[in-house]
Amino acid sequence: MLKIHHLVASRSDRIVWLAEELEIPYELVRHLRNPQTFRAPDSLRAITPLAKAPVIEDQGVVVSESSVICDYLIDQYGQGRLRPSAGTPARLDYAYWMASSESTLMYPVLIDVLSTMTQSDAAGLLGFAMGEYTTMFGHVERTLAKHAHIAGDSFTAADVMVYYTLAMAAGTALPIPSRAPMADYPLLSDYLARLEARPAWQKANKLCAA
Ligand SMILES: N[C@@H](CCC(=O)N[C@@H](CS)C(=O)NCC(=O)O)C(=O)O
Repeated sequence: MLKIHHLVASRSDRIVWLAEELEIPYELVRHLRNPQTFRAPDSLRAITPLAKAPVIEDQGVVVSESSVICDYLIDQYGQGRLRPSAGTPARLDYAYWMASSESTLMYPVLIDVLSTMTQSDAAGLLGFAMGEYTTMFGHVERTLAKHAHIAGDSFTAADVMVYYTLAMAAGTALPIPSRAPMADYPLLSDYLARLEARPAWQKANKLCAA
C-alpha cells in the first residue's frame, strides 16, 4: 500500500490532498518537526537522505519532491484524472504551474517566511520579495480571470501544487506570518476559498493537522 510520510506543517499536505482526490488507499506516517528548530526529525532522514517532506514509498520505490510525487501518483492511479492530456495547450500550462509552484511563484514566499523565521529582515531582500509578489500574484490573478483553475477550467494537480504555495503566502499553511498583499488579489483569494471547500481538501486538512 502507498505510504505517505507526512511532516506536520509542511508541503506533504499536498500529497495527502491529492491521494484523497484520487481516492487512493494509503497509510499516513506522521513525523513531527523539532519544536525549537522547526526542522524535520531523524525519522524522516531514515526514509530519505535529505530529510525533506513530502516523500512516499510505493511498490518498492521511494519518491521525493512534491511535483514529482503528484505526477507519479497520477501515472500510477490517475486513470486520466487531474492532469490535462499530453500534447494539449492545457498540459503545457499544467507543467508550467507545477514547476512554478516550487520555483518562480515560491521565491517571494520563501524569502518572506525565512526572513521571519531567522529574524533577518534584510531590506533589499524583502524589497525583492515584495516586487516578486506583485509580479507573480498579478500573473495568478490574470490567469484566474481567464479560467476557474490554474491550468484551465478543470481542477488538476497543478491546483494542489499552487494552492500550498499561496497558502504559505496567506499564512494559513504554516504557523508563520507573511507580508504577502493577499487582499490586493480578489480572484486569488476566492480561488483559495474554492479549493478549501473541496471535500478532499477538508478531509486532508483534518488528517494533516498538528
Ligand atoms: N521542493 C521540495 C521542497 C521540500 C521541502 O523543503 N520540504 C520542507 C517542508 S515544507 C522540509 O522537509 N523541511 C524540513 C527540513 O528541511 O528540515 C518539494 O516540493 O517537495
